[in-house]
Amino acid sequence: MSCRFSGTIQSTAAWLGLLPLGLLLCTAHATAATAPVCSDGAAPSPTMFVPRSTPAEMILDVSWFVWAICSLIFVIMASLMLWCIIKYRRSAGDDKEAPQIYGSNPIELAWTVVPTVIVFILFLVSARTIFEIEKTSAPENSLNVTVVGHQWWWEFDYPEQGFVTAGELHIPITRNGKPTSVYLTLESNDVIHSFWVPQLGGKNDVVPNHINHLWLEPNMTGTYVGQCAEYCGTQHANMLITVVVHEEAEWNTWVSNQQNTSIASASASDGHDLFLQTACINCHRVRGTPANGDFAPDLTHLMSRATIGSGVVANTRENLLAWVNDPQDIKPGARMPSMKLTPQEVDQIVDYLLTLK
Ligand code: HEC
Ligand SMILES: [Cu+2]
Repeated sequence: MSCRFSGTIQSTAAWLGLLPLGLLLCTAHATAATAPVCSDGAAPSPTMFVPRSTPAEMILDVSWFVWAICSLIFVIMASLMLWCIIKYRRSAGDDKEAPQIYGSNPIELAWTVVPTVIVFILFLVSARTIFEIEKTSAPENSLNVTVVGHQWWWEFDYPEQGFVTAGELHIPITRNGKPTSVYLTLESNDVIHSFWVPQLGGKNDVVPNHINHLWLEPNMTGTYVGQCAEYCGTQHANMLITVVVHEEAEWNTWVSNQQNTSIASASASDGHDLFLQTACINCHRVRGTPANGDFAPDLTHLMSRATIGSGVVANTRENLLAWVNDPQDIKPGARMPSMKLTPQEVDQIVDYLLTLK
């Protein structure tokens, strides 16, 4: 079974509450995920069973605890039922009615008090974890990033570093040599979305005119995947999240590159001029040029991303040509129209886009 496949089945099994199946597949998957193929810490598909961050570990711990209690109850109840069915089955020639018993205070008390206590314990454990995970103020030494949900892409705003990017969130594993956490401020530009990267943390709604927070504390480098988890329109399923957890030095390099403004490249000056004369600039920003739209992804460092359209296709020349020609071919419904450019114009603009490193 491939990693991806088992991840999906296993999460589905877990969601359906199929405990034994979930457990079985999970063990198989955890082994697969720690095998060399997945050695950078990331599972190839979103799974909460291979946590790589403190809050994700806390969530998994609570899940195991709940499942352990529930399966214990299941085993006890099923065994008692089986025992009763077999022991008290009707034997041949016995057609007397069994003795009828009404009202027993000790028994009724037991089956009221015991479940109440169990529910109370589950409530306390879950509530404690929820409060821990939904930190309302930034932990010390944390990196602050504002996440803005848009139909159908993610904007990542680094206020302290002074730049904005899209689709892919890059975070360090340490800062100044100390383990760091990431404090996300979740906002929406339009409808309700939900931010969820199962290996790194909890799931939290991204609501218009409301601010939510989420806290991540990665403990292994790698590229983690997630997606919008609240139906938000046609392209909801293509609103993917990539989180890259870097070593500190690598992250610093990435940050200083993002902080640079665009330098017009002489080699693509036709495309540069055309881009600036087209409506592209009303929606997109390229820092250092007159393009200052804020409706759509910031393109200043477009080529530093592995994908475009929040994960819908790889960021290659071919896909950029197809996208600029007509985004609706790739992401039907996307909030970017075809600009009806000639093939030559598309070519020139893409040559320019390729210089936005
Ligand atoms: C009406 C606003 C609008 C105009 C005009 C527009 N775009 Fe876009 N563009 C968008 C939106 C919205 C997205 C994000 C779509 C999504 O992922 O769902 C986008 C995405 C992109 C992307 C992918 C970026 C990424 O990181 O995912 C590129 C490249 C791009 N546009 C280039 C262009 C070019 C070049 C032009 C001009 C020829 C242009 N756009 C005109 C709204 C616009
Ligand atoms: Cu969404």
